[in-house]
Amino acid sequence: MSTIIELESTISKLAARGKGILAADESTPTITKRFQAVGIESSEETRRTYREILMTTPGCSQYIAGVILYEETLNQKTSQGIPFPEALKNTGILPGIKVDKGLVHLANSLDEQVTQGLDGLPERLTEYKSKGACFAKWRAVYSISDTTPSKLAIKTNAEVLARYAAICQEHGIVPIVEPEVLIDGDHTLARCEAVTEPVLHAVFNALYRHKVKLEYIVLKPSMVINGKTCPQKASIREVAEATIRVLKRTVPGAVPTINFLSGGQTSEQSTAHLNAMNQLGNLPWNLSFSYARALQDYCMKTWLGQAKNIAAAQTAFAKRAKLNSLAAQGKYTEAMEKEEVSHA
Ligand code: 5MM
Repeated sequence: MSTIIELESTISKLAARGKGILAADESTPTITKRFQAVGIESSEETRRTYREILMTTPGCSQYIAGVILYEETLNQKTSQGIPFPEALKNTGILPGIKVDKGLVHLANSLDEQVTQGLDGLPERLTEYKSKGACFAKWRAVYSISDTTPSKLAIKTNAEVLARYAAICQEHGIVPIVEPEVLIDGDHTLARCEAVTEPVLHAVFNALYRHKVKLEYIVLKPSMVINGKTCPQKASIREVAEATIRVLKRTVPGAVPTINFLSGGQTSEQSTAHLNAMNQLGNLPWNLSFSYARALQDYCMKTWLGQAKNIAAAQTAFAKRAKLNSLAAQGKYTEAMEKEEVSHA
């Protein structure tokens, strides 16, 4: 199959209206931190079991088009002995893979970071593809302070994101391009808007210079929102309007789908914001989700590492998946939070 046909086939499934992406690609230190917060031991087996709970939730393929895996999970099997990528494909869900190798200090910056992992990426993509991965993910982060993100951080991360995306497309792998403006800090919504616009502008400028075909990418941005400790909390509508304003100014209509990260918002906020954006209407792209915490929080807290809680944990995950699927179509209401979700 030619790479263009592969890219077309993958993006058409990822951009399906009303479906989103589950980010289950926490690195081992991150999932360990999340497990420890609720008293779950982190071992290769507990991580495998937990990810099997998510991926085998009955009915979730109605809402989830793809799952981003961490390398460990790509190489693991379900309790039936089926490799996870194959198990996902059997239910109509595409397996993806996190390919960045995390954050390192950006030299000559004030505590800013750049994402590493370009060395050896072509070889790793070939291996991941042979194991079933159809798409990839790379995350860059930008922190907001009075002096950051600096021009250096904006330009360097954009360049690296574009190089990653170009390499993926050469291998017939759809790249998720994830520039995350962090929610940490006391900045206002207006400051987040002022930062997010140049960040996205630089990313699309770099994608253009590296000849990345915008028709075959997924953009995974953060929403434009006030910092976590900002005393002025923006309303749902303000977040939706500011986010769409920035996206319309910076993201070409050739991009088929924008799938947000949740970035430390609660599950309910993430759903309500996505819904409000879709209700604004008149959008040139599909607008959906690629959440980790906002999809998983209730599931993990319900499971607690105990077999007797698995069914309830899957119900909790299916509920968030369904509500976000509705939000991706502008059909969610707050009242639905109280309803029981039948999903199978
Ligand atoms: C799953 O978490 C990903 C980061 O992993 P590491 O920091 O462990 O490498 C992250 O990229 C995630 O996919 C996105 O930030 C979306 O997650 P949230 O929780 O923000 O929705």
